[in-house]
Amino acid sequence: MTDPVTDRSELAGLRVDGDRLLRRLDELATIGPIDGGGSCRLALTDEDRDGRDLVVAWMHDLGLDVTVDAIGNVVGVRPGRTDGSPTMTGSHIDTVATGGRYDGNLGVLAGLEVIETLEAHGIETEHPVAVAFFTDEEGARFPPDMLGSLVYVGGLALEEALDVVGIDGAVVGDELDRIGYRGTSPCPGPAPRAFVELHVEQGPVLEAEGTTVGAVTGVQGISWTELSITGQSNHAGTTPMELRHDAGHVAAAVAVHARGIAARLNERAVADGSPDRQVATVGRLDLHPDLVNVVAGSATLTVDLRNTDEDLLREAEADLAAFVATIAAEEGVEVAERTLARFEPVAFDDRVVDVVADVATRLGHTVRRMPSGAGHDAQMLARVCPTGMVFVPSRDGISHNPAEHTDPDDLVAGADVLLQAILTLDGLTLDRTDPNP
Ligand code: HGY
Ligand code: MN
Ligand code: MN
Repeated sequence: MTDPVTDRSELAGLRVDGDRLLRRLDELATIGPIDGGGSCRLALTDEDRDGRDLVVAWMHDLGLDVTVDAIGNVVGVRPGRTDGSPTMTGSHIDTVATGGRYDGNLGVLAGLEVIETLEAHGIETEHPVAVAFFTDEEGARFPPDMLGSLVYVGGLALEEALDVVGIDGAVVGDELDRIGYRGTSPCPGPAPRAFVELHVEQGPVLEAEGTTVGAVTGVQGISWTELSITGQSNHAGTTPMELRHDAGHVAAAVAVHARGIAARLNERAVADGSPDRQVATVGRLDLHPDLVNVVAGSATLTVDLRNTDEDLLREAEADLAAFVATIAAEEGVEVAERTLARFEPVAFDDRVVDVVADVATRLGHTVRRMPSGAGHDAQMLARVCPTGMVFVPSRDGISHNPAEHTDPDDLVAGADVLLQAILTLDGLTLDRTDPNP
């Protein structure tokens, strides 16, 4: 251990050990590896368990006080001069099936790196510092996304979350038991005094502008709907078109219409000079019996709608619902709708956003303020404490794809901004004001 760093000017010069961070990212990526250098660690699978075990071992190696709560969220705390709520950082280590190695993982491992840097320099912070990974941030296996952090902040009852059934029929509570991560710490968890998350942007903005750091101002609204369509399977050759009740046709028409909703809203937004953009995605589409010569008797699809503006998101949802009702009547099929996730847009705390922007500038990085297109655990922590995020660029804006990549220098720059943001927040008095009234 080097001589303890005490005065604030020396603290300002502190930087992470970038090689150590990069080594940990590479080591975690060896768990659930997929072609192209990415990861598949769907929530609560064996791969997720193995990733959890590795990160928990690193937390213990750092001497952190590690707790696992009843939904499997894991928090490691390093004590400060005073007791009380920690300044928390973290993210998730579960991935989508075609995940990259940085989505979520960077935020957790950079948090570990921040703590190891504090430890290595003998720095005693005023407040405890915590690093967390939250269960099932992706929501790809068990919807909604951000399930663990939502329970952590009291946005979803624990019992309801434990009963969630996944796309493979597994149940959250059973899977937590199976992998040994149904902990004993109570949910909701204790609110941190502040939360700041480092994450790759997963979009094209920073790279396109040649900017290194994003000071994230908030997260757009998210609406996930599952549509279960029941028509009538029939012979593809003998059934006249006017006699069909083709679930496959309705599913495909909904997918095309969803795209049209985004096009229409965005055309209007551009004409109005509005920055709000609509996105629409049909990510899952299953037909039954899924055979070349059978009119599909049933179909299940998901529609992911997002917008930074809540009123526009509601307009998109209403448009979709109206279209579904119309085409279901025309085709003579039944459609059951199930909401898988619904989160309004979230604004982060200006004080934390300012800290991120100021620190990035002080460290000599280019920075811009921006909303997040992706959902993040930070949007849930924003319900209970002053919260912000740090973005670093994604090459070609690609994510949820093994080709996801961020230059090592940018990864390390993000971790340095996280370190200095946490030290800055440690010195602030942060009463709880609510940016999301
Ligand atoms: O869906 C999302 O935006 C996040 O990746 N869970
Ligand atoms: Mn993520
Ligand atoms: Mn993701």
